[in-house]
Amino acid sequence: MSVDLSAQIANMKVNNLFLNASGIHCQTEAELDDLMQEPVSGAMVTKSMTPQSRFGNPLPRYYRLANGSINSMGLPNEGFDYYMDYLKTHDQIKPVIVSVAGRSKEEDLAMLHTLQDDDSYQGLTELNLSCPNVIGEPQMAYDFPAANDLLKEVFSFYKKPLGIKLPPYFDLVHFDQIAELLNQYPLSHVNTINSIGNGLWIDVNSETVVLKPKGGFGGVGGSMVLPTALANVRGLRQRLNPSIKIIGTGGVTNGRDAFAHILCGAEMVSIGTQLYEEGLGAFERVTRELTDIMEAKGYELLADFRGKLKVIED
Ligand code: RRO
Repeated sequence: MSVDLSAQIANMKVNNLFLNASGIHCQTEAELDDLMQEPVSGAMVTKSMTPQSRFGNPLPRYYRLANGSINSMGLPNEGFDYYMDYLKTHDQIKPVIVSVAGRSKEEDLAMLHTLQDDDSYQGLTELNLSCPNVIGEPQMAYDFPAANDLLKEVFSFYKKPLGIKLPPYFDLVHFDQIAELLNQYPLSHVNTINSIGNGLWIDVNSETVVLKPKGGFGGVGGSMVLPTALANVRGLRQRLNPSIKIIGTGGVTNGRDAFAHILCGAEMVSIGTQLYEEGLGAFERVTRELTDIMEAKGYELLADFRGKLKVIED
């Protein structure tokens, strides 16, 4: 039996549902080239970009944990023009999602205006409203009125496919509120979850934090965030308009984790910490594991089980 892992978000059709999580192996031209040439993943996303290049936060700013990672990168990136030039000068063997993360509403609007006005750009854009690590700046998607103001202004002029990257929510009332807000807008997708913001890890021997920025506070990712990621994919899939697709991100280390994301309703699945730790070969391995599970269960298409999670009835 052959298994079909194709998926679609707006005008972006892919023959494999996996992509990198933004921030992983996608900052420089060389890294983007590696992702472009990687033979298995269906799409790729850039590092979140700001209008000007940024070094980001001081080092150390990433730390491997026993079952995940903590980071406080601080939005290091090469700047908006660098990524636009990259897209114009490199063959796109696979679709590239442009991730934008202005440090203010004005910066977001400026980048989106440029994308809207650039006829050569027809791809998918993702507005990152959830970076936890820029010093002094809150995660906009936790401020519902501010997020609503921004989206209202964005969709007054932005007509190309646009999704947003969300932070994790932890209360069902917040799922209700963010879904009601997002359902007002013609979003192509939501990508959930970003890292769980402002965790803290400590080296007990030295009695010291492991990250330099923000007194050691940073975003938590990797397998320990899988339950939170699954809850957010499931909770939002149950509440969002069907036209708003979901990219499931968070805690995927193997085919079973990806299968679980799809059962919760993910159209595509991205891999973050595991990709960083294992390298790009993770795409081939996780794809093979997912394919094996589907074959064993007799599923040919992702749609055969996407969103079909069972609950325990009385
Ligand atoms: O660069 C970062 O510190 C970062 C970003 Br923009 C983000 O969205 N999520 C994250 O965990 N780190």
